[in-house]
Amino acid sequence: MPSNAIYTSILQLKQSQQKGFAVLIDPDKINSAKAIQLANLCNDAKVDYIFFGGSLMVSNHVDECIKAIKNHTNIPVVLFPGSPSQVSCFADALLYLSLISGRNAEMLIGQHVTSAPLVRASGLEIMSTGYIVVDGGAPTTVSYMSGSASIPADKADIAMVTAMAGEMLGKKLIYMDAGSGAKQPISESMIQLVAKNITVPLIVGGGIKDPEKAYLNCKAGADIIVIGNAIEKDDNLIKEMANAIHAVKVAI
Ligand code: 1GP
Repeated sequence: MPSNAIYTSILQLKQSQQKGFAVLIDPDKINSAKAIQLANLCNDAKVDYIFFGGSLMVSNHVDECIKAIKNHTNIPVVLFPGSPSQVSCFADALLYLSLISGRNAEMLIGQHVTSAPLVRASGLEIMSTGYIVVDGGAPTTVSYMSGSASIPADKADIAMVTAMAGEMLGKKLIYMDAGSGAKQPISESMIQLVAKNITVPLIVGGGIKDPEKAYLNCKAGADIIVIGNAIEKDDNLIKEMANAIHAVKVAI
């Protein structure tokens, strides 16, 4: 059986009231050389997790990029797949996403059923994740590709009850996402309400552009912050984001 080492590390972070930083690498936007450069920057900044994936993934160098990253860092590589075709046995773990904010049965369970043998055979650590997409001010790839409405940005109560239902259904993580490159990241008030009403770790991403927002999200109760786009534009931000997120030691 695969280990649960990475999930255990997330629980340990939460128990010790520390916050985690996940850098999202989209294989459609890099090559192996860039992957290595990012891995080294992540090492320097003491990044906690490398998330790997994208909603589209039109490139076919996933295994190659993950192997390049793994050769240059011990930071766990966690797949964040947009579809079952993105599963790579070279990563360490898989966010096994079920789109609980949507009403598209394919994203809730359909794709999981058809890919279950492949996922099991991968040997990856599987982390059951309730995935909640929140309106980020403009259609994002995930909202379009999933064919599902996002939760309105000002309906924190809907996000809260969705996360509660996800936890009671047995999801080990809740991931609230405004979508890659969202115009508006998720508000601190929504994060706070959701965090107060679940016990499993809360991952938050989408449209976070500056260290202040990452810090405030952690103060509001996010356990792991995911950043992709902002780092693609300026990879010096990795260090600044890491410093801001790791400076938050006490959950409110
Ligand atoms: C997207 O949450 C991730 O699914 C990260 O979003 O690329 O906007 O940082 P950004």
